[in-house]
Amino acid sequence: MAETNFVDYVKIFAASGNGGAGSTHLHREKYIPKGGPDGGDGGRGGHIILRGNRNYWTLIHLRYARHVYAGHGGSGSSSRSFGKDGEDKIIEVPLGTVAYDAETGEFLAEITEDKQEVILLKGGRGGLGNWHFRTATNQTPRFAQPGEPKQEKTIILELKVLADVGLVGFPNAGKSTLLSVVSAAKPKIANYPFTTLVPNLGIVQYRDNKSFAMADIPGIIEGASEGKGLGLRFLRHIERNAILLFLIPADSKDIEKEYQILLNELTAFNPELAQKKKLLAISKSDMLDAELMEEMKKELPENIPVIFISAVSGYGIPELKDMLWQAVSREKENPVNILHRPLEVKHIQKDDEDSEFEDNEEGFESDDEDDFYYDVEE
Ligand SMILES: Nc1nc2c(ncn2[C@@H]2O[C@H](COP(=O)(O)OP(=O)(O)OP(=O)(O)O)[C@@H](O)[C@H]2O)c(=O)[nH]1
Ligand SMILES: [Mg+2]
Repeated sequence: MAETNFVDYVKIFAASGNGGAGSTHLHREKYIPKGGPDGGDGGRGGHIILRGNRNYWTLIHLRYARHVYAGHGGSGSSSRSFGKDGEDKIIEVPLGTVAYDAETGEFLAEITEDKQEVILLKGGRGGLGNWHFRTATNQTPRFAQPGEPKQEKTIILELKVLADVGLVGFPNAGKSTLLSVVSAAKPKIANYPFTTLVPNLGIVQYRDNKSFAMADIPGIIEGASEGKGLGLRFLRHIERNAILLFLIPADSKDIEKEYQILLNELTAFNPELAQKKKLLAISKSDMLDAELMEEMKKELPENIPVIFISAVSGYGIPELKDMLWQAVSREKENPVNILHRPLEVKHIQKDDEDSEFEDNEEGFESDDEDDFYYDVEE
């Protein structure tokens, strides 16, 4: 997928529909001079609904949908006719999408399953018609309820890529190369930092038709949690990975120190990340001989399972898959749930950031549908 097509943040102004007014109609008919009240109820205003769709993998289809309005409920009318309900507006999103209130940063909802629906903004209830209000003392009520007003809100949708395993490492550690070897994904690989600018997802096939998803996340550097390098933008994708696989190359000068720097950046971003299950792979081990490997084993970080691998020679790759599969299965039985924190103000992007895009109230359209689908290349 082209880098510009990876959209993981959109801000949308949304409004549900007003409820329709109840009717105050009084029945009139030839020979029935006082027919009494027969005003029907107003219809419900349309809801704004968020729905999971596993075929989407970014929010790019919403990039132009700056405004989303649901329909208003129709008014009630004579002969106790109900007003029509307003049309609901459904916003389809990829799994892993989180909605926040753009003004307060408050967490509103998360979508993790296909076809899961959440009402973000409720349509107003329709008002009751005068027919409901007739009493012994007032046979001809000339009043009815107005419809309930709509709700409106600016909403931020953020995507946190849902993967079983997330790759965490400095730029150039060999993350994309590993993904390309264990899955059918074809991320860009090169011998310079920040080759990967957006997360890539691959499906790792394991024995007996089992599989798990692995995400290659852009490289992290010291200070990423304060915005250095590609910064905060991609750290949030790590939050939704079940297992974190740290990758540090065999030619690193101090593996223990590099591991600590990476860990610090993650926990500075979100302290709860410390609780995630972690594994460490020493990548590019084809550059080591047996003797050197033994030497290095004495100085590895403690409290984390370590494995030597080489994506180039294939060394340690089957064992790595075993370790990951076991960790993923165990994690699924007993998941560590990261709580939803409000969106911090520093994470809220400014409005003008993608001002090159014009408002388009029609919303939802785009020129190239194919870009939106997340392709599981097998
Ligand atoms: N010798 C050796 N080189 C490797 C291995 N894996 C990756 N490399 C090389 O390391 C360089 C960086 O690899 P990438 O996979 O692009 O690294 P990355 O971690 O994705 O880097 P960014 O996307 O920039 O964060 C490339 O030149 C790869 O060919 C390996 O197992 N052995
Ligand atoms: Mg890369």
